[in-house]
Amino acid sequence: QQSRAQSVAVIGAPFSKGQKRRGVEHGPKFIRDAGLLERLSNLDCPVHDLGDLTFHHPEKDDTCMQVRFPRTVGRANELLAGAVSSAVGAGHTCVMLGGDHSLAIGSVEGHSRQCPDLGLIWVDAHTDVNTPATSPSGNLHGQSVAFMLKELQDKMPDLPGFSWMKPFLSSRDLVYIGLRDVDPGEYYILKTLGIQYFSMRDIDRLGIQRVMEETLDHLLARSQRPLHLSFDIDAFDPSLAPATGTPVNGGLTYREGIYITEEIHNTGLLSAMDLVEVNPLQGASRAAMEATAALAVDVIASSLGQSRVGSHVRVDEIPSSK
Ligand code: 6HN
Ligand code: MN
Ligand code: MN
Ligand code: MN
Repeated sequence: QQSRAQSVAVIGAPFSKGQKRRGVEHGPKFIRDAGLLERLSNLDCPVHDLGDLTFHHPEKDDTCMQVRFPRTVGRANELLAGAVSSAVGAGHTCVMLGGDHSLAIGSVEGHSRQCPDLGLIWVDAHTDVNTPATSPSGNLHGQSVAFMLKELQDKMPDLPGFSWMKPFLSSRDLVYIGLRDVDPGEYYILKTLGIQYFSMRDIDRLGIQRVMEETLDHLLARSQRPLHLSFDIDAFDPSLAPATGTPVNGGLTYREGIYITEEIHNTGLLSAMDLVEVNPLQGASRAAMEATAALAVDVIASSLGQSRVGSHVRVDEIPSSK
């Protein structure tokens, strides 16, 4: 199925307080410098670059119930949620460039204000579903999904910075792809809530084609609905995406990653996406850093319709030699 040419809005979110390593706030700049806008201009849809958000960091933000920078992360996500909601409300497919993965809280919440029935596809080495009580690190980028899930509402403390939001997603509206580093508390949540997931082992067993068929079937079999793709670059193997904060061996190949995004594009239902955790300061070399940013551009372009055969710029005849 070919999707209609929908306009795209790009929002940069230079933010890093959901984790401890510096550098991930430069993600939007590096993804843009790798040629994102130029690549999207080759697709058959208008692209609006809405620039980068400006986040204000409160002076004092003490750790609360083990959680680091709750006010800073909460307020940043409140701002982002408003921006994503406006972009989707204006009819654009919204592309959020992170920043760390705590930004998915605001991105998915803002999207859900416009599309309360959305389905979420989370491509990541990690499940990011720790609660403050199960988190081994206190980092909010490992807890984003816990803030969204209605089923975890009574396990979540009232943290400063988060009073603007309530859980809005049911566990059946979520599918994970690419998992290979899941904490004990997260695994318990995955199993008790019966969340659909495809680990790297599942991809090895089933193949990526079956995995995508089952993913889309799980989310779309009952009815067509808008999709949100939250893509953590660390889903890829570290040999392809070295410039990221929490790399884990044994990740997606280039072709598996692109197949995932092609299949999502082909539904015609992608309504917003995140590309997060590109950290240029984590690359061992300039080449490593540029390869990671170029990969991020490929993921975004492919999600929005760039295909491996048959580009969206149409040629109607073979130019004559005369
Ligand atoms: N990410 N599970 C670990 C934690 O600290 O909760 C790692 C989380 C990584 C988060 O990659 O977006
Ligand atoms: Mn993540
Ligand atoms: Mn991750
Ligand atoms: Mn298309």
